[in-house]
Amino acid sequence: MRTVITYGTYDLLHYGHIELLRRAKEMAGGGRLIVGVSTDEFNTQKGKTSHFEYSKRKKMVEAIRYVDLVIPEEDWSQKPADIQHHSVDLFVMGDDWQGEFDDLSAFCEVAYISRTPEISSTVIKQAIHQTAPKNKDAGHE
Ligand code: C2G
Repeated sequence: MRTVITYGTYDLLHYGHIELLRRAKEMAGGGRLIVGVSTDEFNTQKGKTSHFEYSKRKKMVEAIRYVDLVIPEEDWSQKPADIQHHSVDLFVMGDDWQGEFDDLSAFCEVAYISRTPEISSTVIKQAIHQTAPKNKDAGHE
């Protein structure tokens, strides 16, 4: 029974996010998965804007069967305190972050797992933009 933690914006939730969370939960071996969801303010620090505000992104991630607890991610430096406060055994991130959080191995195991290729919030935004009807009244469907 282990506690696993991961962090992210989780905007425009998609199957790449779900697969990451499914595998992170699996690595808990029957234990629990904590997700630090980036607040809107922290997204600004990350240079990201999200379509959905924090409260909505939190609600959606909380609804995922693999997730046991959602906490706010407010800055880059909170991870060691989170790991200690929640007695985390394993920190997991997608491998687009490979090596970026190796310093956390002072506090818990660190693992990077492969991203799901071809899908991202950006791809979804582009797809919606391309298929959106050109008719000016379309917004009132
Ligand atoms: N992810 C994935 N496959 C995708 C897209 C995302 O596995 N096709 C993973 C990412 O690797 C990450 C998680 O889903 O582990 C959340 O991705 P984002 O919401 O894009 O999070 P990010 O902006 O990378 O923020 O402190 C860490 C940061 O908050 C991470």
